[in-house]
Amino acid sequence: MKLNDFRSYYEPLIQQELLDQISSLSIPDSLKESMNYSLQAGGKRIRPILLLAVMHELGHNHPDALKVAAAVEMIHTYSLIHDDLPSMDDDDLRRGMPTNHKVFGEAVAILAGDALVTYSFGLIARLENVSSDDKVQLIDLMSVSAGAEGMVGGQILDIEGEEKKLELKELEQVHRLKTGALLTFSILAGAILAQAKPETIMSLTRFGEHLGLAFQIQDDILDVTGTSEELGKTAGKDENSEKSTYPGILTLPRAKEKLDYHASEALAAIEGLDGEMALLKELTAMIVKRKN
Ligand code: GRG
Repeated sequence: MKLNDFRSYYEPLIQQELLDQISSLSIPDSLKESMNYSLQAGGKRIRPILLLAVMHELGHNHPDALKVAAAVEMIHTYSLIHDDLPSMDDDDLRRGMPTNHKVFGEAVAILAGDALVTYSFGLIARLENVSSDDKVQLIDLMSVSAGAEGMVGGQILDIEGEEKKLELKELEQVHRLKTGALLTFSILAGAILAQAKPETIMSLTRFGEHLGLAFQIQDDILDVTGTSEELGKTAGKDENSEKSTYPGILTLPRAKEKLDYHASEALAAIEGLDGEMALLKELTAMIVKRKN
């Protein structure tokens, strides 16, 4: 199956799963509206699509896959709501729309993020068609990937890194944690649900790590070349910008070489796996070529 067809099929299902999960809750309207506002604000759904694509390539269907995909998207959405807050990036716009706190106020936005992250763990705990062992493994891995040892840890390194010029190794560590950890979790969650062999999980971990870095380098390149969704905030910054980025540390041409390196290492990691892995190859190409 081609990636476009796969995405066209699954994106409405992911959307519906997210809507169903939140609409079934008996919670204050303001919180529900704020959670739904950011969940339905039209992100690329890369993490859920990665999870579902891994399952497809491993030849596995799972009745709870969409729920785990929704849980990952909820974690991602919480991170964006909190990242936009005045105490963090202080952004007015996200995906071309007013940020959550601009619409609902800071307190509601913080609580909507808190509610999304806590709900996502419960969603996995309540899966009906996954063994208790696999649920514990998913919850453990998600907590490491999203928490202090993963995305939250990366966010604090990123904030602290704004005070100084980072070395390439330090910048890589920020992005491994801040962006890469949750992308890799999405891939591994698909592999766990598909009952993948340990060798397959190892190859997919390597795939995820390189894909995460490629994703972030392209994000930095888009900021410099002026086509990023963050246009107006960081886009068009020159190579001497104060925030450490790949083009800033390496120059733009060498950042592009680094992007190609991580994309080809990602592809090499899945080369020996059974099955064509066509969707994962197309996703890698999409991440390298994306314009937002
Ligand atoms: C607040 C704990 C906490 C973490 C925030 C993910 C993150 C950490 C911040 C987002 C800031 C940012 C622009 C990071 C660069 C890469 C990235 C994760 C971009 C956003 O992800 P996409 O492109 O977003 O998948 P969409 O809008 O498509 O869902």
